[in-house]
Amino acid sequence: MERTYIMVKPDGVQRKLTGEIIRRFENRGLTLVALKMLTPKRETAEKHYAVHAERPFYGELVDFVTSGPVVAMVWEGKDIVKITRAMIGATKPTEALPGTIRGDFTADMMSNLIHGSDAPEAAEDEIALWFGEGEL
Ligand code: IDP
Ligand code: MG
Repeated sequence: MERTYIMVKPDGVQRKLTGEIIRRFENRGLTLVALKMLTPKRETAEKHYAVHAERPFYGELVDFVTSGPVVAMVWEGKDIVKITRAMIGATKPTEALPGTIRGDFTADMMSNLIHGSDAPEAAEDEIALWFGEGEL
């Protein structure tokens, strides 16, 4: 079964939107298979966002995601990556539609509440980065 890595970012935890986000996925019938709260280590955040290392916002992004507790999760189901990405909404605030998590709760390009893997292969790498064998 396909899995994805979902993370409520520090702004989502601070704004008390963790429950809202989990509720949306559970209402959709998706399956939560692992969950933990932690404040990310800088090294983990750098690896997680390594694909963006050359982008001008990379340093600020790593600062942001390590600024406080996050809720790290693994969700499972058929086509889970595409389904959760659709529910999260687009990265660009002007393209994040109402009804999506970002479209309903944020208009900021960086503080956008939630991460979701963008492909099944990326999901497996991210799950291995954030969760130990015994945690799944
Ligand atoms: P995604 O989270 O929708 O997959 P990515 O392009 O992978 O978006 O970017 C990772 C994260 O980096 C975004 O969720 C957002 O927090 C931040 N980000 C992306 N592009 C920008 C930007 O142009 N300015 C500031 N932050 C950005
Ligand atoms: Mg991404």
